[in-house]
Amino acid sequence: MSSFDIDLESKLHELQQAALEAFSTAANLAALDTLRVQFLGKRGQLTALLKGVGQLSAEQRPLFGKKVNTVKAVLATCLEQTQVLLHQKEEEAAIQAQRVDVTLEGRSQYVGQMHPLQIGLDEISGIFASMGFEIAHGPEIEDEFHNFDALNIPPEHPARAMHDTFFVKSDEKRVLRTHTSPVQIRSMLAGEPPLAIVAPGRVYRCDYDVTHSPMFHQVEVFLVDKDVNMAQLKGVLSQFLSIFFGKKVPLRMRPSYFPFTEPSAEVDIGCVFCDGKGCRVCKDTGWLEVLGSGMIHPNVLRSADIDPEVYSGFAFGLGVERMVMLKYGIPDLRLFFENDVRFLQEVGR
Ligand code: 2U9
Repeated sequence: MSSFDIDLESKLHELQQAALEAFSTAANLAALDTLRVQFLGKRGQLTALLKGVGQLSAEQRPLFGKKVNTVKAVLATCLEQTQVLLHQKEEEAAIQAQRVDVTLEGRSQYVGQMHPLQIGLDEISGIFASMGFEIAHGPEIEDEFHNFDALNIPPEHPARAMHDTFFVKSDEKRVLRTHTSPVQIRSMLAGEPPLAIVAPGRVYRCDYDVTHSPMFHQVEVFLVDKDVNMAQLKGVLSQFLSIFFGKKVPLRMRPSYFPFTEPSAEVDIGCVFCDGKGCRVCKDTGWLEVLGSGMIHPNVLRSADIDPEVYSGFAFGLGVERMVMLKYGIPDLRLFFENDVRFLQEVGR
Protein backbone atom coordinates (compact mmCIF):
# COMPACT_ATOMS: atom_id res chain seq x y z
CA MET A 1 0.00 0.00 0.00
CA SER A 2 1.13 3.58 -0.66
CA SER A 3 1.74 6.05 2.20
CA PHE A 4 -1.74 7.44 1.47
CA ASP A 5 -3.20 3.97 2.03
CA ILE A 6 -1.32 3.58 5.26
CA ASP A 7 -2.77 6.91 6.31
CA LEU A 8 -6.28 5.69 5.46
CA GLU A 9 -5.70 2.47 7.33
CA SER A 10 -4.39 4.20 10.40
CA LYS A 11 -7.35 6.57 10.29
CA LEU A 12 -9.59 3.49 10.21
CA HIS A 13 -7.71 2.05 13.18
CA GLU A 14 -7.92 5.34 15.10
CA LEU A 15 -11.64 5.54 14.36
CA GLN A 16 -12.13 2.00 15.70
CA GLN A 17 -10.19 2.82 18.88
CA ALA A 18 -12.01 6.10 19.36
CA ALA A 19 -15.42 4.43 18.84
CA LEU A 20 -14.61 1.52 21.19
CA GLU A 21 -13.41 3.98 23.84
CA ALA A 22 -16.49 6.21 23.40
CA PHE A 23 -18.96 3.26 23.45
CA SER A 24 -17.46 1.81 26.61
CA THR A 25 -17.70 5.10 28.49
CA ALA A 26 -21.25 6.05 27.35
CA ALA A 27 -23.29 7.11 30.40
CA ASN A 28 -26.64 5.78 29.20
CA LEU A 29 -28.56 4.30 26.26
CA ALA A 30 -29.42 7.72 24.82
CA ALA A 31 -25.76 8.77 24.81
CA LEU A 32 -24.79 5.45 23.24
CA ASP A 33 -27.29 5.96 20.43
CA THR A 34 -25.85 9.41 19.72
CA LEU A 35 -22.39 7.79 19.47
CA ARG A 36 -23.74 5.09 17.14
CA VAL A 37 -25.04 7.78 14.78
CA GLN A 38 -21.77 9.70 15.12
CA PHE A 39 -19.55 6.74 14.16
CA LEU A 40 -21.75 4.36 12.17
CA GLY A 41 -24.59 6.53 10.88
CA LYS A 42 -25.18 7.47 7.22
CA ARG A 43 -23.38 10.74 7.74
CA GLY A 44 -21.03 9.33 10.38
CA GLN A 45 -17.26 9.08 10.57
CA LEU A 46 -16.99 5.59 9.04
CA THR A 47 -19.04 6.62 5.99
CA ALA A 48 -16.82 9.70 5.63
CA LEU A 49 -13.76 7.46 5.69
CA LEU A 50 -15.29 5.17 3.05
CA LYS A 51 -15.46 8.13 0.71
CA GLY A 52 -11.64 7.95 0.45
CA VAL A 53 -11.96 4.53 -1.19
CA GLY A 54 -12.26 6.21 -4.60
CA GLN A 55 -8.67 7.28 -4.41
CA LEU A 56 -7.41 3.71 -3.97
CA SER A 57 -6.24 1.39 -6.71
CA ALA A 58 -8.59 -1.34 -7.99
CA GLU A 59 -6.73 -4.06 -5.99
CA GLN A 60 -6.67 -2.03 -2.79
CA ARG A 61 -10.37 -1.19 -2.79
CA PRO A 62 -11.74 -4.68 -1.90
CA LEU A 63 -9.00 -5.07 0.73
CA PHE A 64 -9.91 -1.74 2.29
CA GLY A 65 -13.60 -2.61 1.99
CA LYS A 66 -12.98 -5.83 3.92
CA LYS A 67 -11.15 -3.93 6.66
CA VAL A 68 -13.98 -1.45 6.93
CA ASN A 69 -16.45 -4.33 7.25
CA THR A 70 -14.33 -5.91 9.98
CA VAL A 71 -14.26 -2.59 11.86
CA LYS A 72 -18.03 -2.31 11.36
CA ALA A 73 -18.52 -5.81 12.80
CA VAL A 74 -16.22 -5.11 15.77
CA LEU A 75 -18.04 -1.86 16.52
CA ALA A 76 -21.48 -3.49 16.09
CA THR A 77 -20.56 -6.22 18.58
CA CYS A 78 -19.22 -3.68 21.09
CA LEU A 79 -22.33 -1.54 20.59
CA GLU A 80 -24.62 -4.49 21.24
CA GLN A 81 -22.77 -5.58 24.38
CA THR A 82 -22.70 -2.04 25.73
CA GLN A 83 -26.43 -1.69 24.99
CA VAL A 84 -27.16 -4.84 27.01
CA LEU A 85 -25.01 -3.56 29.90
CA LEU A 86 -26.52 -0.08 29.90
CA HIS A 87 -30.05 -1.50 29.64
CA GLN A 88 -29.38 -3.64 32.72
CA LYS A 89 -27.89 -0.66 34.54
CA GLU A 90 -30.91 1.55 33.75
CA GLU A 91 -33.36 -1.15 34.83
CA GLU A 92 -31.54 -1.63 38.11
CA ALA A 93 -31.52 2.14 38.71
CA ALA A 94 -35.30 2.27 38.03
CA ILE A 95 -35.90 -0.61 40.46
CA GLN A 96 -33.76 1.09 43.10
CA ALA A 97 -35.66 4.36 42.58
CA GLN A 98 -39.02 2.62 43.07
CA ARG A 99 -37.85 0.47 45.93
CA VAL A 100 -40.33 0.30 48.83
CA ASP A 101 -38.87 0.41 52.29
CA VAL A 102 -40.95 -2.25 53.98
CA THR A 103 -39.45 -1.37 57.33
CA LEU A 104 -41.05 2.11 57.31
CA GLU A 105 -44.03 2.67 59.65
CA GLY A 106 -47.39 2.50 57.84
CA ARG A 107 -49.44 5.66 57.29
CA SER A 108 -52.87 5.19 58.85
CA GLN A 109 -55.88 6.27 56.79
CA TYR A 110 -58.51 8.65 58.25
CA VAL A 111 -61.78 6.91 57.47
CA GLY A 112 -64.17 9.37 59.09
CA GLN A 113 -66.79 8.58 61.69
CA MET A 114 -70.03 9.84 63.18
CA HIS A 115 -70.19 13.18 64.99
CA PRO A 116 -70.02 12.83 68.81
CA LEU A 117 -73.54 14.26 69.08
CA GLN A 118 -74.90 11.70 66.62
CA ILE A 119 -73.12 8.98 68.61
CA GLY A 120 -74.81 10.36 71.77
CA LEU A 121 -78.24 10.61 70.11
CA ASP A 122 -78.00 7.01 68.87
CA GLU A 123 -76.77 5.72 72.23
CA ILE A 124 -79.59 7.43 74.13
CA SER A 125 -82.33 6.47 71.63
CA GLY A 126 -80.91 2.92 71.52
CA ILE A 127 -81.19 2.50 75.30
CA PHE A 128 -84.86 3.54 75.23
CA ALA A 129 -85.51 1.41 72.15
CA SER A 130 -84.10 -1.58 74.09
CA MET A 131 -86.68 -0.84 76.84
CA GLY A 132 -89.49 -1.00 74.27
CA PHE A 133 -89.89 2.68 73.34
CA GLU A 134 -90.52 3.40 69.66
CA ILE A 135 -88.25 5.99 67.98
CA ALA A 136 -90.23 8.81 66.32
CA HIS A 137 -89.23 11.82 64.21
CA GLY A 138 -91.08 14.97 63.13
CA PRO A 139 -90.61 18.22 61.19
CA GLU A 140 -88.10 20.81 62.40
CA ILE A 141 -90.33 23.62 61.06
CA GLU A 142 -93.44 23.36 63.19
CA ASP A 143 -96.73 25.19 63.55
CA GLU A 144 -97.63 27.02 66.75
CA PHE A 145 -100.28 24.44 67.65
CA HIS A 146 -97.88 21.47 67.87
CA ASN A 147 -94.98 23.47 69.33
CA PHE A 148 -96.91 25.61 71.88
CA ASP A 149 -100.73 25.44 72.15
CA ALA A 150 -101.02 21.66 72.43
CA LEU A 151 -98.29 21.71 75.08
CA ASN A 152 -100.28 24.04 77.35
CA ILE A 153 -97.96 26.95 76.59
CA PRO A 154 -100.23 30.03 76.60
CA PRO A 155 -99.94 32.85 74.00
CA GLU A 156 -98.41 35.21 76.57
CA HIS A 157 -95.69 32.74 77.63
CA PRO A 158 -92.18 34.24 77.26
CA ALA A 159 -91.02 31.19 75.23
CA ARG A 160 -93.31 32.44 72.45
CA ALA A 161 -91.60 35.82 72.19
CA MET A 162 -89.52 36.68 69.12
CA HIS A 163 -86.37 36.89 71.23
CA ASP A 164 -86.75 33.31 72.47
CA THR A 165 -88.01 31.50 69.39
CA PHE A 166 -87.09 31.62 65.68
CA PHE A 167 -90.28 32.49 63.76
CA VAL A 168 -90.37 31.85 60.00
CA LYS A 169 -90.34 35.28 58.30
CA SER A 170 -92.65 34.38 55.43
CA ASP A 171 -95.17 32.61 57.68
CA GLU A 172 -95.32 33.87 61.25
CA LYS A 173 -97.51 30.96 62.33
CA ARG A 174 -94.49 28.67 61.78
CA VAL A 175 -91.49 28.27 64.05
CA LEU A 176 -88.26 26.29 64.22
CA ARG A 177 -89.31 23.77 66.87
CA THR A 178 -88.03 24.74 70.31
CA HIS A 179 -88.24 21.17 71.65
CA THR A 180 -89.06 17.70 70.31
CA SER A 181 -92.37 17.68 72.24
CA PRO A 182 -94.39 18.37 69.01
CA VAL A 183 -93.29 14.91 67.83
CA GLN A 184 -95.01 13.49 70.93
CA ILE A 185 -98.21 15.43 70.17
CA ARG A 186 -98.16 14.09 66.60
CA SER A 187 -97.59 10.52 67.91
CA MET A 188 -100.55 10.83 70.30
CA LEU A 189 -102.82 12.25 67.59
CA ALA A 190 -101.80 9.47 65.20
CA GLY A 191 -102.13 6.53 67.61
CA GLU A 192 -103.96 5.14 70.61
CA PRO A 193 -102.52 4.42 74.07
CA PRO A 194 -100.57 2.52 75.18
CA LEU A 195 -97.88 4.69 73.61
CA ALA A 196 -94.17 4.61 74.47
CA ILE A 197 -92.16 6.98 72.30
CA VAL A 198 -88.63 8.37 72.21
CA ALA A 199 -88.15 11.50 70.06
CA PRO A 200 -84.54 12.50 69.31
CA GLY A 201 -83.53 15.49 67.17
CA ARG A 202 -82.41 19.06 66.54
CA VAL A 203 -84.19 21.97 68.23
CA TYR A 204 -83.74 25.75 68.01
CA ARG A 205 -83.79 28.67 70.43
CA CYS A 206 -82.52 32.30 70.24
CA ASP A 207 -79.70 31.68 72.66
CA TYR A 208 -75.98 32.04 72.08
CA ASP A 209 -73.33 32.07 74.77
CA VAL A 210 -70.71 29.78 76.32
CA THR A 211 -73.30 27.26 77.50
CA HIS A 212 -76.04 27.79 74.84
CA SER A 213 -76.13 27.19 71.10
CA PRO A 214 -79.03 28.42 68.88
CA MET A 215 -79.30 24.84 67.59
CA PHE A 216 -78.97 21.94 69.97
CA HIS A 217 -80.20 18.38 70.39
CA GLN A 218 -82.83 16.89 72.62
CA VAL A 219 -84.24 13.52 73.40
CA GLU A 220 -87.75 13.41 74.82
CA VAL A 221 -89.45 10.31 76.11
CA PHE A 222 -93.02 9.65 77.09
CA LEU A 223 -95.29 6.80 78.09
CA VAL A 224 -99.09 7.02 78.06
CA ASP A 225 -101.23 4.19 79.36
CA LYS A 226 -103.71 3.44 82.13
CA ASP A 227 -102.28 3.89 85.65
CA VAL A 228 -98.92 5.34 84.68
CA ASN A 229 -97.25 6.94 87.71
CA MET A 230 -94.13 8.76 88.90
CA ALA A 231 -92.58 5.63 90.39
CA GLN A 232 -92.45 4.16 86.87
CA LEU A 233 -90.94 7.44 85.65
CA LYS A 234 -88.21 7.19 88.28
CA GLY A 235 -87.59 3.50 87.48
CA VAL A 236 -87.16 4.18 83.74
CA LEU A 237 -84.88 7.17 84.45
CA SER A 238 -82.75 5.23 86.90
CA GLN A 239 -82.34 2.33 84.46
CA PHE A 240 -81.49 4.67 81.56
CA LEU A 241 -78.93 6.76 83.51
CA SER A 242 -77.12 3.67 84.81
CA ILE A 243 -76.85 2.14 81.33
CA PHE A 244 -75.76 5.45 79.75
CA PHE A 245 -73.02 6.23 82.30
CA GLY A 246 -72.01 2.58 82.64
CA LYS A 247 -72.41 2.56 86.44
CA LYS A 248 -75.14 2.78 89.05
CA VAL A 249 -75.79 6.51 89.48
CA PRO A 250 -77.76 7.98 92.42
CA LEU A 251 -80.76 10.03 91.34
CA ARG A 252 -82.86 12.68 93.05
CA MET A 253 -85.98 14.55 91.95
CA ARG A 254 -86.72 18.13 92.95
CA PRO A 255 -90.15 19.78 92.51
CA SER A 256 -90.26 22.13 89.54
CA TYR A 257 -92.62 23.72 87.06
CA PHE A 258 -93.14 23.12 83.33
CA PRO A 259 -96.38 24.08 81.52
CA PHE A 260 -96.67 20.60 79.94
CA THR A 261 -96.25 18.46 83.07
CA GLU A 262 -97.98 18.40 86.49
CA PRO A 263 -96.44 17.57 88.86
CA SER A 264 -93.00 18.38 87.45
CA ALA A 265 -89.55 17.51 88.68
CA GLU A 266 -85.95 18.39 87.89
CA VAL A 267 -83.73 15.31 87.95
CA ASP A 268 -80.20 15.37 89.38
CA ILE A 269 -77.65 12.58 89.36
CA GLY A 270 -74.77 12.04 91.77
CA CYS A 271 -71.77 13.80 90.19
CA VAL A 272 -70.13 11.32 87.79
CA PHE A 273 -66.73 13.04 88.18
CA CYS A 274 -66.38 12.95 92.00
CA ASP A 275 -69.00 10.29 92.85
CA GLY A 276 -70.89 12.85 94.95
CA LYS A 277 -67.92 14.00 97.04
CA GLY A 278 -67.96 17.53 95.60
CA CYS A 279 -65.77 18.95 92.82
CA ARG A 280 -65.40 21.89 90.43
CA VAL A 281 -67.90 20.43 87.90
CA CYS A 282 -70.73 19.95 90.44
CA LYS A 283 -69.73 23.18 92.21
CA ASP A 284 -69.14 21.17 95.38
CA THR A 285 -72.80 20.13 95.61
CA GLY A 286 -72.16 16.47 94.68
CA TRP A 287 -75.11 16.67 92.24
CA LEU A 288 -75.51 17.42 88.52
CA GLU A 289 -78.79 18.60 86.99
CA VAL A 290 -79.41 16.45 83.91
CA LEU A 291 -83.05 16.56 82.85
CA GLY A 292 -86.62 17.72 83.41
CA SER A 293 -89.59 15.44 83.89
CA GLY A 294 -93.15 15.06 85.13
CA MET A 295 -96.60 13.63 84.62
CA ILE A 296 -98.14 14.86 81.36
CA HIS A 297 -100.54 17.74 82.06
CA PRO A 298 -104.25 16.82 81.56
CA ASN A 299 -104.61 19.79 79.14
CA VAL A 300 -101.83 18.29 76.97
CA LEU A 301 -103.54 14.88 76.88
CA ARG A 302 -106.85 16.56 75.97
CA SER A 303 -105.14 18.54 73.14
CA ALA A 304 -104.05 15.20 71.71
CA ASP A 305 -107.56 13.68 72.01
CA ILE A 306 -106.63 11.46 74.97
CA ASP A 307 -109.01 11.33 77.96
CA PRO A 308 -107.04 12.25 81.13
CA GLU A 309 -109.74 10.53 83.23
CA VAL A 310 -108.78 7.21 81.64
CA TYR A 311 -105.11 7.63 80.80
CA SER A 312 -102.07 9.14 82.40
CA GLY A 313 -98.50 9.49 81.25
CA PHE A 314 -95.02 10.50 82.24
CA ALA A 315 -92.61 12.51 80.11
CA PHE A 316 -89.08 13.78 80.36
CA GLY A 317 -86.61 15.66 78.22
CA LEU A 318 -82.85 15.89 78.16
CA GLY A 319 -80.25 17.96 76.35
CA VAL A 320 -77.93 15.68 74.34
CA GLU A 321 -74.97 18.13 74.39
CA ARG A 322 -74.96 18.17 78.18
CA MET A 323 -75.26 14.38 78.48
CA VAL A 324 -72.42 13.76 75.99
CA MET A 325 -70.24 16.39 77.74
CA LEU A 326 -70.77 14.67 81.09
CA LYS A 327 -70.20 11.16 79.74
CA TYR A 328 -67.04 11.93 77.76
CA GLY A 329 -65.67 14.77 79.94
CA ILE A 330 -65.98 17.42 77.20
CA PRO A 331 -65.27 20.83 78.80
CA ASP A 332 -66.73 23.27 76.23
CA LEU A 333 -70.02 23.21 74.26
CA ARG A 334 -68.40 25.05 71.33
CA LEU A 335 -66.16 22.05 70.55
CA PHE A 336 -69.21 20.25 69.09
CA PHE A 337 -69.68 22.87 66.40
CA GLU A 338 -66.12 23.89 65.52
CA ASN A 339 -65.57 20.60 63.67
CA ASP A 340 -61.91 20.22 64.56
CA VAL A 341 -61.23 16.66 63.35
CA ARG A 342 -58.86 16.00 66.27
CA PHE A 343 -61.79 16.57 68.66
CA LEU A 344 -64.36 14.73 66.54
CA GLN A 345 -62.13 11.63 66.46
CA GLU A 346 -61.83 11.48 70.25
CA VAL A 347 -65.38 10.33 71.04
CA GLY A 348 -66.40 6.77 70.17
CA ARG A 349 -62.93 5.53 69.25
C1 2U9 B 1 -95.39 15.91 75.97
C2 2U9 B 1 -95.67 16.24 77.28
C3 2U9 B 1 -94.64 16.57 78.12
C4 2U9 B 1 -91.05 16.75 78.25
C5 2U9 B 1 -90.29 17.44 79.31
C6 2U9 B 1 -88.68 18.65 80.23
C7 2U9 B 1 -89.51 18.48 81.29
C8 2U9 B 1 -87.42 19.40 80.30
C9 2U9 B 1 -85.47 20.16 79.14
C10 2U9 B 1 -84.29 19.31 79.40
C11 2U9 B 1 -83.09 20.00 78.91
C12 2U9 B 1 -85.28 20.75 77.79
O1 2U9 B 1 -83.15 20.34 76.42
S1 2U9 B 1 -83.57 20.94 77.60
O2 2U9 B 1 -83.27 22.30 77.80
N1 2U9 B 1 -86.71 19.43 79.20
O3 2U9 B 1 -87.07 19.98 81.31
N2 2U9 B 1 -89.14 18.07 79.10
S2 2U9 B 1 -90.82 17.56 80.84
O4 2U9 B 1 -92.37 16.89 78.55
C13 2U9 B 1 -93.34 16.57 77.68
C14 2U9 B 1 -93.09 16.27 76.37
C15 2U9 B 1 -94.09 15.94 75.53
C16 2U9 B 1 -96.50 15.57 75.03
